[in-house]
Amino acid sequence: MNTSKGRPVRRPGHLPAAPARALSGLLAVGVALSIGHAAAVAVDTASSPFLAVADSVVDHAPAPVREATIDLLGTADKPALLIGLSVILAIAGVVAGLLERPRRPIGSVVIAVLGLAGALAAAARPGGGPLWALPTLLGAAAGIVTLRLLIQTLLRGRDAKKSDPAERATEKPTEQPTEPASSPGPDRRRFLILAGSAVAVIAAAGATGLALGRRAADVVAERAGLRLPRVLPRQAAPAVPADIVPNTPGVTPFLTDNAEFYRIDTALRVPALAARDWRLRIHGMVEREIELDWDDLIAREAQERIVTLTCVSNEVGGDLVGTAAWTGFPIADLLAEAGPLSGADMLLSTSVDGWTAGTPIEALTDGRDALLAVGMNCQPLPLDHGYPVRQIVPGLYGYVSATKWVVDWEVTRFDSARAYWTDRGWSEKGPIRTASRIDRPAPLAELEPGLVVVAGTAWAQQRGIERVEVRVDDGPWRDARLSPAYSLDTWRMWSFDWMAEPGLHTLHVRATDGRGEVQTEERRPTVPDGATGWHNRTFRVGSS
Ligand SMILES: Nc1nc2c(c(=O)[nH]1)N[C@H]1C(S)=C(S)[C@@H](COP(=O)(O)O)O[C@H]1N2
Ligand SMILES: [Mo]
Repeated sequence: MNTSKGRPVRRPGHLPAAPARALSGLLAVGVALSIGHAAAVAVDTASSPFLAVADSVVDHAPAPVREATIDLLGTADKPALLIGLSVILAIAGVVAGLLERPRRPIGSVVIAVLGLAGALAAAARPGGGPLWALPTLLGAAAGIVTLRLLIQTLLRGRDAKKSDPAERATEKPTEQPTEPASSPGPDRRRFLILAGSAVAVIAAAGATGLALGRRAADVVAERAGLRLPRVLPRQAAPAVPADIVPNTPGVTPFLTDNAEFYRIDTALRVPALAARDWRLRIHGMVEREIELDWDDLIAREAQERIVTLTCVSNEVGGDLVGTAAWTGFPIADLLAEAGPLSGADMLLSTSVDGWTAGTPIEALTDGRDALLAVGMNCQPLPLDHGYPVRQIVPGLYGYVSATKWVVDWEVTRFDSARAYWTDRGWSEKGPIRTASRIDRPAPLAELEPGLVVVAGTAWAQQRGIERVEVRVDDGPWRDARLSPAYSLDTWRMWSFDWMAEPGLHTLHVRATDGRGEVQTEERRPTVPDGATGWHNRTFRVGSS
């Protein structure tokens, strides 16, 4: 390369080194986000630009996209979203830095447009308002100031040198295409000081974020010391028989550990709601408005009930289902205290972060074990699962019933209110469909010929499971062995003795509910009211 030979050392209009400009843009976006995030503490943590945008991405993702991300990433969908958003913002920052000119502030316009979009997103959050736009606007303004200052410093560095004949003279003999930002001098120092200050601003705002994290830590500490209400023997869940699962290794346990329990919600940050701050307001079409706090709630007679919870997004054979012993209080009794007016047919429940579910009042008052739950498997609800108070309604998918971090009950009508997911293409009512699943052997397991114990589970909450059948390849349906039924509201385990012959075999399973209805073969997607179809698994049986 001899292009440097005879190349003009100083090209008029040549902009400062690209890396320095890119860095300026990155720092500007960093300052914008961190100032916005810190300012949000004064308004509402959820009004932070980053979180508000991420939250509204979650809320505005159409149902198929939600399904696709759950399929693809499982419950890693939230970190993935935050990382993706950070990458996009970092790129936007670099672009803004590269485009910014003192006379044509294109980079500033980029940040302004992003800021405006973020401000609108924040203002439109549930529970938000015009005030929620403020942190983002403030952040965007700080970001623009940062960008302009940095870019002007870089350019002044160049102009200063250009007008300095002495420096030009010393540069010429070297024949190095010196970039101004990389040559030491007062302006480079000024740039570094400015950049350093921007980093300091970002760090200070980060510390504010940590303070918010501390609030979550307080709730974790409160939970660790929380005493669950005592359950009187007559209100305890019936004992689980020892033979509730088939006596063979590797079967799915009847009760799901809290740590293993699937988690589905729209919350990017798990709400940190302390029991001492918890209130439930019951209002709308009621004779008496009621407001309950934690002590009011736990002064009542607690019950324990074992219930299988299922997500409408569960695919055929999927694992968005689990069973726990829930400690709580009958929802019907609390509703009765408020006295629903005739004509009301929906309980619209709202979580502390603005998520809503619309539950048929019928399902809450027909005698089933619909609970306002505070305990899960003898522990306070984990934060992820709705601490301190959530709903559990047997027989209904979670999206229409299982509100976590619940703080508000509005008694209303299906023809006058809509809930979070029914606004997004899911059906209004969500009774759980009959489902059955093969759990062992593992998918694509290599098996030896001879006896193979196949095992799995089946559920049809509120109807119960009366029969499970297994079909090997195109053979006849044969009855599986059913473990005892615990209740209509819990899954039922089954096993099947298969004399495996060498070759590749596909096993299908289907269940019949307590009303004699056989699970349908028809494959339907999860949207709008739950997947249907028979689960199958294929195994290779060796010939040895
Ligand atoms: N506040 C709140 N509650 C919620 C949700 C939510 O997004 N936000 N998701 C519901 C859905 S779709 C399901 S399936 C269940 C899952 O409960 P889990 O996470 O404890 O398993 O919670 C329900 N309760
Ligand atoms: Mo769900």
